[in-house]
Amino acid sequence: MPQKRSNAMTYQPLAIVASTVDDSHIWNLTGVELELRDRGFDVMNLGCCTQPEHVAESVRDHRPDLTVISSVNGHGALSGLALAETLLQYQAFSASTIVIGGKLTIDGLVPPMVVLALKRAGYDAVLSGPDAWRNLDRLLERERLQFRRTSARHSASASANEKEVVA
Ligand code: B12
Repeated sequence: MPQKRSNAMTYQPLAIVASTVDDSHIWNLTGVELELRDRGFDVMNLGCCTQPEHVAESVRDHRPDLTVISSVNGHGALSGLALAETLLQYQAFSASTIVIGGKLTIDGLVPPMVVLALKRAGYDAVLSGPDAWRNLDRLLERERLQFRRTSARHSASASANEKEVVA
């Protein structure tokens, strides 16, 4: 089980990668995991068809710096909304920066109304299309400031658990 490291010099951010309960695609998750490892993350990949409670418990218990929900079967917009309800119940949105992305609708287009609905449901960002990774990198640029602060906080007190939203 990957562990968050508490030493400020060696701190490695942790990411959880998961999918929606109805999505059986796996290579998107492996691809996302590899992309995040390239960016310096330790990654817990929860696999496809992830039960919402499992995602929510994992985020609540491990408090990852980043959680990526990836769905490509075309139903991610709707399933992502349902998942958000469970994440909210488990207070997962206050334990991690949580983004959703991939191919979230059948035609692959994600209209502004859908982005808005997912953000209102709690996601920090909705990332799809050709700019998805560039936009995630922009988010990470801002979040890295948070990682440094989180690192200092972990050094000072392992029990500190408040979240600072930078995005
Ligand atoms: C292989 C495959 C399958 C296999 C999956 C095997 C497996 N266990 O993985 C099988 C045959 C089971 C399958 C089933 C289905 N599939 Co399928 N499948 C594909 C296919 C051909 C390749 C997917 C793949 O492996 N890609 C490789 C990975 C590495 O790339 P990726 O998925 O795009 O992920 C990258 C990016 O999207 C991005 N990304 C993903 N998530 C996120 C999140 C964030 C935050 C960011 C920043 C980036 C990001 O980064 C990833 C890594 O580089 C695609 C078509 C295609 N060419 O993409 C269709 C495709 C995904 N499937 C599709 C569909 C519709 C289905 C079915 C619904 C078909 C059906 N009617 O039964 C079912 C769904 C079953 C289910 N319950 O989920 C559609 C989805 C439509 C859409 N969303 O646009 C696609 C696009 C085919 C199409 N053109 O219509 N499928």
